[in-house]
Amino acid sequence: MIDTSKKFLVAGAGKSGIGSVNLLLKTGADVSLYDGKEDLEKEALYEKLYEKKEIPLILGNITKEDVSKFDLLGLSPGISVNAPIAQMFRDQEKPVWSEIELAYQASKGRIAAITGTNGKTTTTAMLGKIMSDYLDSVYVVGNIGTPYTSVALDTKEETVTVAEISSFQLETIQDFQPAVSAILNITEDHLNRHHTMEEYIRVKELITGNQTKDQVCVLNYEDEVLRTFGESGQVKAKVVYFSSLRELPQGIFLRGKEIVLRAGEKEFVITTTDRLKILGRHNHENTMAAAAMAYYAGVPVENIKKS
Ligand code: UMA
Repeated sequence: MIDTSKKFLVAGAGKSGIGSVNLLLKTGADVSLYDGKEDLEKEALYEKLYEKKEIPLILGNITKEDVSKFDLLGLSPGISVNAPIAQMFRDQEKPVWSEIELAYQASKGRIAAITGTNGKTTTTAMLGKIMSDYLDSVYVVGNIGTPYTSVALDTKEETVTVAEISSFQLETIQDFQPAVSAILNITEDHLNRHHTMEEYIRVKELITGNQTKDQVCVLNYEDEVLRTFGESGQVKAKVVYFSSLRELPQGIFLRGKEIVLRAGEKEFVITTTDRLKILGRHNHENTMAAAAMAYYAGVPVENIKKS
């Protein structure tokens, strides 16, 4: 729930920030916008806002006094959690939410969320296709290009929102809780922002942090970091592995050309690699992750096969 009695500041006037501002304007909340660019084109910006509302702007420098006027910061992914603006909010013990958290607080239905260093967009697009073939109310959002905030208020109880989530968007989640999550792989990336590999891994793993035992987290068995994580006892959700290199007792894996899903006593052949229009081991893995997520989101196997 968005508490519309609070005063919000959104940081970043890009796609993500504009999505956040518009969501807040539609809920009737009091919102201002910050951007580091002093010479930001104000007219062009107002054109993109809900009802072309000329909300207060803070451009360039921001001070502690400015921050003291707000209750909560909505942070765009391109702005680091260690940037002075975020630090000032934390110093004043005020929440800093990523755009994903803001959208989550305003949305209904279930979320299927995908992260990983590589393959996120492909997997998100595939799962989005499987889900939309099966359900009427499906949104495909996040890092893939459509900000989650831009659809959050349109979601209904029966909606499934398929979200591609980057590490930048996960850093400042609070309650965000996908019904089904996936971490595809973790290799060195964005270390200029996260500094250490440990921190990057910690942030990626946040995607399952709020999940409970009746929810599902899909992990790559062939990624040592993720296998260790899955076996560590830290994941509260049911862990479902995928593997492109071996048969698994449970989960989804490649057997010759077949993509096989084993769930409890049941075994299904979802498809064969020569029927896929995308090539290579990574894409087999993306397909397996998307199929497993769809299965655990309740899509019948026959429908997954068709999609
Ligand atoms: N800004 C500041 N201070 C800073 C940095 C940026 O004020 O320190 C301002 C800029 O002046 C600019 C605005 O912030 O006006 C840009 O915000 P942004 O960088 O968060 O970019 P958006 O246009 O809002 O796009 C973001 C994602 N960008 C990043 O994560 C960097 C998009 O992912 C995403 O599609 C979009 O939200 C919708 O959700 C892009 C991306 O490159 C594709 N992602 C990375 C990746 O895929 O590896 C993580």
